[in-house]
Amino acid sequence: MTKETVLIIGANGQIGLELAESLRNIYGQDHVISADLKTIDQPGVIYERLDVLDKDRMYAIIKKYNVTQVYLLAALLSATAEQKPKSAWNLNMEGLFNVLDAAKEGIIKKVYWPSSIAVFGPTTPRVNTPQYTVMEPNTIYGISKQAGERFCEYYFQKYNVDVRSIRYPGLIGWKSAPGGGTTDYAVHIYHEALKNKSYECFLSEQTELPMMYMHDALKATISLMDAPAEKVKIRSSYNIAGMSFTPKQIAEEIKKHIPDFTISYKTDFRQAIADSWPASIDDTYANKDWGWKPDFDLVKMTDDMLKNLK
Ligand code: VAH
Repeated sequence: MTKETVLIIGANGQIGLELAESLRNIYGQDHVISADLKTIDQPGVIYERLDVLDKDRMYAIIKKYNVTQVYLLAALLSATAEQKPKSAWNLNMEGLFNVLDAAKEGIIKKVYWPSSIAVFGPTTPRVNTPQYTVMEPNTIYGISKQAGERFCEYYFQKYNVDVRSIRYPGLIGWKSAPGGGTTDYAVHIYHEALKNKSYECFLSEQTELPMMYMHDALKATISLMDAPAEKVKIRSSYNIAGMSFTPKQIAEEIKKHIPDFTISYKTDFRQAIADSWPASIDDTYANKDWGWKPDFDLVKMTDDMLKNLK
């Protein structure tokens, strides 16, 4: 049986850096290729420069390493996408088509593509948002993720492409920096709490959003990719939930560790994005189909984040 070789496109991003490390621990460092616009000099890491819009270069890398699986993480996130709509649509969609077509042509066997709770919009029920519901996203990022989900399911149904996807909540971790997201305040707040004992939040204090510790996001991603194909009954994208909290609640949790920490609020354009998203997610299908459940809540995450950032 051919040894699995994984190509991670967008390997320098918030998820990519940590996912690459986890996948190297599983497949071995010679069977995980990190690819991004820029390479990083990391001992033991095979790096290739790649713009996912350069299909020929992507095919050349797949051929060079006998890649069997592609994790496509390259995208412009919600806040950046609102500022660069055309580039965001082009990267988020054409990048996905390039990878789905490689699978359709049998050049790779399996694809992972991240969706987001951003696929839901202001008319979606906000509390315990179900897997199947009204989805009228009103952000470029959310529209691209909704369209991407439709194409993932289409390529599975029409061409039998084994593509798997998760609707990530806001992700929080200490090993890699987020970029261009609306939920990124929940990462910056920990750094600022340790550095300045204060943080000015760009979302209002009552803005409740679905969030997840990176440990759990990686666990969900790898569990879904490892699941037998017949258990992956949803080929658009799975809801998964970790926790939900407001800026006020995460600040209160940080204060238990740093009593004189203070938070202030100065909302910007990202408030409207956050207001269009759910407050909490129902992940019954992920639990039923492939046994998903999170390990971290806000208390455990805050303890782990501050311990590792110190
Ligand atoms: C963003 N972190 O803020 C991403 C994520 C649910 C949010 O998709 O755009």
